[in-house]
Amino acid sequence: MNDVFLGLDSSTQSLSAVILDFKNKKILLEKNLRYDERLPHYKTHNGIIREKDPKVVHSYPLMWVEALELLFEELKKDDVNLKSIKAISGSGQQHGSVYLNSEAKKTLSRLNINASLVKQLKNIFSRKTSPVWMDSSTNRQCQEIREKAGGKEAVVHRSGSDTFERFTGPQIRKFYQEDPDGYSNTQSIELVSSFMASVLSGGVDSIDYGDGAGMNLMDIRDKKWCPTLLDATAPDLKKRLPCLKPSDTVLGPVSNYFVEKYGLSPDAQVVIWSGDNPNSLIGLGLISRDKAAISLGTSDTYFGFMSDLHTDPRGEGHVFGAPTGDYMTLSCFKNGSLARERIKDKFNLDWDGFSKALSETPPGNNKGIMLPYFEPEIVPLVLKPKVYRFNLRDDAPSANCRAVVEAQMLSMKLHSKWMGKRPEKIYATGGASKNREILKIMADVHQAEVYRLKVSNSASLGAALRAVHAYYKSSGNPISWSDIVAGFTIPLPGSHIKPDPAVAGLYKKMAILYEQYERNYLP
Ligand code: XUL
Repeated sequence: MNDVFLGLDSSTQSLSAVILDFKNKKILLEKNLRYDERLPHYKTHNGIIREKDPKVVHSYPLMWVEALELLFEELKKDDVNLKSIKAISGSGQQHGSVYLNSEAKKTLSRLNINASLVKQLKNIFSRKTSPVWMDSSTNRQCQEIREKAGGKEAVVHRSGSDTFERFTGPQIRKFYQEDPDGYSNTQSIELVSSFMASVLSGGVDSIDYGDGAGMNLMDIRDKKWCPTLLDATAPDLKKRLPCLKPSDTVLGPVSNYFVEKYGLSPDAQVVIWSGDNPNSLIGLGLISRDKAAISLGTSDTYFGFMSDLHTDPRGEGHVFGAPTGDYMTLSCFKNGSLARERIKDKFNLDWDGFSKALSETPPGNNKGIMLPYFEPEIVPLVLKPKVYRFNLRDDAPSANCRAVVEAQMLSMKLHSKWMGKRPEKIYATGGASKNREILKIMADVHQAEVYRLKVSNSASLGAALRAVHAYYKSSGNPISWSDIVAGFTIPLPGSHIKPDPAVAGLYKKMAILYEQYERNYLP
């Protein structure tokens, strides 16, 4: 008998899906729809829209909805047995916010299969666009909230993170200040994750502890909305926020729209969605402290599991809720793929050429170092993009390729110290994890064994596995997390890369130098 679950991932650039058969430990389908290609009428570039001010980065919630419809249309066309799906969960790019008006609740609960989702949902927004995690335009609001809520230490202690430009609270404050009428017409403020779950379940829903922790609004300890932070952010905010719920909450059966139009079972359950990073934690099988993960995506993230809560005293990193009910640590580096790509394009290389450049340059890059802020950076905070080069000519292709990757790895190593014991194993995920030369530098700089996993989208796999966990728990047959991830999170054969102990000393010295450059040159 099949035991089928669906995991979705509404990410910055695409919507992905993983369908798995849990009992047989099999991935049945992986699918990815890129917004730029499949929904070109929104005119996004890499899934986002920019305004004149490069710090403002938004996207269209309606585009995410249209992608959801397109995905189900294609699954139906591909003859996927949608009726066999027992539960669905999902993952959303973190921090982005969706602003709904008073029509939303009613409209979502009465979807009609004779019209498209886009047609029916286009008027439910009190703000047409959503600020997403790449937005860094709220520095003033971050300072205001931090001050009102008792300073950086107090904010980190309460919410698990300092105020960050991309976090939802500062974004809400900016909206309230710049468009007070829009704010007062807003009945509900959702995260990408809770919004997409609302569409699937047909009701305005709840935010899980994992994604809720990325808002600067939730108390990381008691997992309730924090009155001090709410007051510091915007008036009457609590009534606009959904409830906070554990990550294994079953929201209820899927909306009738998807049953009648696409043939899902009326018994298919929607499990609360979470952020992409909490989902990836599960999709990579990080349910204990010995491993860490590095995701090489649009941004690079360094994250791991944490059982006892402690926060970053420098306020650079974050603590989110882990889907297991524990915690996770995360630091986000915005100049990930973006920076690698800028160097690749500057020298007219393709990715093979980029890899070749890495393989023909020595570890340590003959002391050539780059601080690679092509975009404003999150960690360390750099609001004005600038690329610094030391002992490095800007017309040297190979040395620049190595410099950007070594910089990224050194920065991750330095800025993840607060997370505690160094991991012995790192699981690499995200698009660029296919590049072995990048992973070799990762292994050498971190002096850790590096592995890749079979399923490339750890966020949608994690969502599907969370759906399994919640489904069985709610039906009275709970399954342990280690049994949930077993069989799905095995390293890809041949993907293991060992660190070279001979370069450990060199990278240790280089990290000290890199830290000095950061300290001396960054404003
Ligand atoms: C994490 C973060 C990014 C987004 C990407 O804090 O901002 O990793 O979640 O989707």
